[in-house]
Amino acid sequence: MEPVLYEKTGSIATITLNRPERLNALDRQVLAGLSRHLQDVASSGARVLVIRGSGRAFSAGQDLQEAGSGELDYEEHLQAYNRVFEQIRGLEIPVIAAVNGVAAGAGMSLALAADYRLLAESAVMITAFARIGLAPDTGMTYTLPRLVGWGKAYELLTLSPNLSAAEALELGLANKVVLDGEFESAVTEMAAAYASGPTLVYGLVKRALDYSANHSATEVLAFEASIQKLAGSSNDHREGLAAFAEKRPPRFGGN
Ligand code: T3D
Repeated sequence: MEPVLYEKTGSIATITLNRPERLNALDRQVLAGLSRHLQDVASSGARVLVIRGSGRAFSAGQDLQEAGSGELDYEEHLQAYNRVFEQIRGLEIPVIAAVNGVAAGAGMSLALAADYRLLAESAVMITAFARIGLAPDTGMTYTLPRLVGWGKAYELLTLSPNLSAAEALELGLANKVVLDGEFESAVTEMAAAYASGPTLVYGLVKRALDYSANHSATEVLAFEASIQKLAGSSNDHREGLAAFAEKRPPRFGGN
């Protein structure tokens, strides 16, 4: 069985972590497959990527059998995690984490690296690292404080509580929570909505938010002006204006 699946339907790409019997725990094969398929997505012309898990989990994080085997050089192994984080953050198209069940440790880190998190009502998020005497990785110390604030990030990374989907929503870790029975249709709907949007602009939004995290207001204003120049000369902007004038919904081509 392939540990990571990839499919593209129309302009929607989906990567599925596929070790359901291990709650989609991440080992070297999974990380290599994930990285390869993220490369496939980058050159596929897809306009949205959904990352999800098979079975009842999103991902339980690092495979602890592999970690316990004594074969892992943590520093080297982390290069594989870091590559995946950079690949997700580097994609210009929206990345949706469809969190159907537990997302723990580096599994939660992957969900936080995505741009939009849709959770099933029964999903759980657990930072998990400290529970097994590890420090956080795979970008969690970058994403988590930016999503929940410094103090809450410290609490979640040290005490490592099980966060329900409702708690994740309240903290800003989830964008939306839906009933378990409505999860599949909600994922399809959200992916379709992003796939028919102004893709170029979505990429610019991602860049601008990344940029604003580490730059002054003056620098951010200059950056906004530079990206607005690109957006302002895009086909989607022309289409947006035409649709407004003609009182109809826009048909964005994503460029
Ligand atoms: O470079 C490095 O290696 C460092 C990187 C570290 C990054 C990290 O991700 S550290 C955090 C690692 N993850 C965890 O600590 C979570 C471990 N799992 C759990 O705490 C629990 O499984 C869950 C809370 C996620 C779910 O609990 P539950 O009761 O729903 O399921 P379960 O019965 O514990 O798990 C079901 C099976 O999946 C079970 O196997 P079995 O007994 O049926 O044969 C369990 O061993 C297996 N499983 C769950 N998580 C992992 C796993 N197998 C390997 N690795 C796992 N992470």
